Amino acid sequence: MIIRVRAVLSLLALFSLDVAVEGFSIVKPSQHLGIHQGSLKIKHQLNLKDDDDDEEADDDIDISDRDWRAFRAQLVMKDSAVTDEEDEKTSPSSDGKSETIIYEDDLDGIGSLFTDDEATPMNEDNFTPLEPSQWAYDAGKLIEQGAVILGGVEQEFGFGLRQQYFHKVVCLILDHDENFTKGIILNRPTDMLLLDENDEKWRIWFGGDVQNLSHPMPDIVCMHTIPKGTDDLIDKTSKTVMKDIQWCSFRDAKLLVKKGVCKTSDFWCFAGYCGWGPGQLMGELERKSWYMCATDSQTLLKELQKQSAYTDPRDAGIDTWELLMNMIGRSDTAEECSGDFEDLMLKEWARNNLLSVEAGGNAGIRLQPSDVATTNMRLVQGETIDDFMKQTVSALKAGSVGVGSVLRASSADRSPFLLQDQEFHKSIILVIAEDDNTSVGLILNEPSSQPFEMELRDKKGQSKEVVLPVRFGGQYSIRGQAPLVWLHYSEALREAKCGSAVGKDSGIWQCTQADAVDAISAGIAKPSDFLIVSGLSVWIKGERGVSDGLRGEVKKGRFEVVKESRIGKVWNALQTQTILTKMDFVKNLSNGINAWKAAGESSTDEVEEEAPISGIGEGYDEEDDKLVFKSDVKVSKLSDDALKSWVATFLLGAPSLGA
Ligand SMILES: *[C@@H]1O[C@H](CO)[C@@H](O)[C@H](O)[C@H]1NC(C)=O
Ligand SMILES: *[C@@H]1O[C@H](CO)[C@@H](O)[C@H](O)[C@H]1NC(C)=O
Ligand SMILES: *[C@@H]1O[C@H](CO)[C@@H](O)[C@H](O)[C@H]1NC(C)=O
Ligand SMILES: CC(=O)N[C@H]1CO[C@H](CO)[C@@H](O)[C@@H]1O
Repeated sequence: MIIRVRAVLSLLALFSLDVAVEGFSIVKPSQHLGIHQGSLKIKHQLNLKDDDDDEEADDDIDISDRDWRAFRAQLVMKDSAVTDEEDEKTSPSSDGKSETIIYEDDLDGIGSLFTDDEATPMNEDNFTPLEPSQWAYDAGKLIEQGAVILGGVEQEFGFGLRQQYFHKVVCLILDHDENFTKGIILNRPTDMLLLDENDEKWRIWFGGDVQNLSHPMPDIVCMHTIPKGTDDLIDKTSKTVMKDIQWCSFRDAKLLVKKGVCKTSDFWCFAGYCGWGPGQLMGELERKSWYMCATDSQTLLKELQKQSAYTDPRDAGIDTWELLMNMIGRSDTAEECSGDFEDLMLKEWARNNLLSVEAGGNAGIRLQPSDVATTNMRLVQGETIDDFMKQTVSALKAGSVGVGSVLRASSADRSPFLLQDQEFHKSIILVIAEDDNTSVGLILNEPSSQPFEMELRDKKGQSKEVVLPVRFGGQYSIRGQAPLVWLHYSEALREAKCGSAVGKDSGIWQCTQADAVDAISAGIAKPSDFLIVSGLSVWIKGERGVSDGLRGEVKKGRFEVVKESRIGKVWNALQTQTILTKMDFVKNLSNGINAWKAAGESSTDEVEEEAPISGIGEGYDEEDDKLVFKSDVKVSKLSDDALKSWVATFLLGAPSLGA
């Protein structure tokens, strides 16, 4: 009956590799649907070279004791300067004329060499001095120790959906050679203190994703400003990044404190770092993932002090990024994207990863709340009992999860799939396989842009073209099996023994394409009675039940079990979905969400009063945990937006439609 099948797995491309589940061989995508994903390569071992030659000998001028980078900044900024009377920063010169300077304390004496009569004023597009001694310029593609990487905001696929910590990052390069670049993030303070074995407390910052605090061997860089020469031990342990900024290992920092050379408060401790392999950072600079910036140490130190003193971790240091963007002449770019989707996602990431449990976050236990300045932190103790009860109920329900179970993603305001795996937000999952090591499910309510076209011939020989949407079932596929799974939920088809039941009780059956065609031509079913799914979702179980597959997901409240009595309703809602197109995908998406709603307890999720939407921030209430920090966007709305962005990016290949 079927004449032709034109089903193209475009973005749903599925790759090779092996997880065995009940005889299936499951294929794992080598890259997230083939789209450039993230930037950082993990490197666990660092070879720190010992090179102390910070001074780049510049011919005849002795600048060995000065900040040669400031010196170069002066040259660079003068090169790119453009006359603009209004923007001139002037100071009287000895002969009474006004002349432009880029003032640099450390250049007393030699600065005059570079202020000649023809000096043109600095270009405001390039440089906005805050204080005479502060400077920054766009360093193009010059990667070197002491340079600062600023998160780019012009790439088509930004950091909204994953690795949110790179969004608007300010990252200081500590080390750079042909094989490896190591940087630490300067603008992600936490409100947490680390207690060492000597009962000393250290304020911790998030330095990057590699070897972070959850790694068995965390890498902690301890930055300080104690000059060399102060103490032998300082000289021995510390490495200079740029003028006035040094760093040592956590071990050495502890030693320095133990010996009484300094206090823990003399250090900024960055746990984790960012690493780039050979050529990687350069490639990313070429793709505009970052802006390279050179700036002076005082600017960085001032920002670090400010963040230590009063920045709330949920602010995620965005203002420091904005300051540097302004200083390198990119204030327009910075302004355009202020408060956008990526900003909100970053703030939620920060709440989850930088804010302590005491303060309503998720990042661990703060040791001594009073030690750390935080603003209006909310305590959540009152919610603990509720949470406990919920967990108990979930655990009981999880026991019954097995093949044939229908699950729906958590209805919590703060979706567990906000920051990653957004495809599961408001998803409906059918469990199709389960063993000791793996759970396998199909997402049922995410139509793809892929049509399934078939030509049917009726008894009179009339041919009719039928187009059905193919659902995106997940990122894995079954090796050696037809890539499409056909499902139905119809009394007539069950009676006709079309295929076989998935599990005991769900009423959902699986059949082959041939079964479906036979049933349609026999007049038992309509084409729309079938749901075609491409791809699988897989949950690997951990050793000793560390992660318990889908059952574990239900226990943790990330998924809820859908009552059998609701499956019919869900199925009806699923049948209203059509092929995903760029034009109408928002509407089609909301049909998927309707199916998810039909799966839940009625009414409660309907009575959703709208938040008062006023100007930016006006509707914001510090105490309202349902809103993204310092915004009037509901977290539940942001979660829907994240799903939208995921679908636009991975199923439509059009990230820009998403956010
Ligand atoms: C980079 O790696 C290569 C090959 O391992 C090695 O020969 C070279 O010395 C390394 N370069 C640096 C600067 O470490
Ligand atoms: C921290 O490191 C672990 C691996 O050790 C990684 O799975 C996790 O994503 C990292 N966390 C962040 C926030 O980068
Ligand atoms: C689960 O994994 C273990 C270790 O790899 C293996 O020995 C066992 O046979 C697997 N169980 C099933 C049901 O595949
Ligand atoms: C149910 C629904 O809204 N489906 C829409 C999905 O997108 C297609 C293509 O734009 C529309 O024709 C459907 O109406």
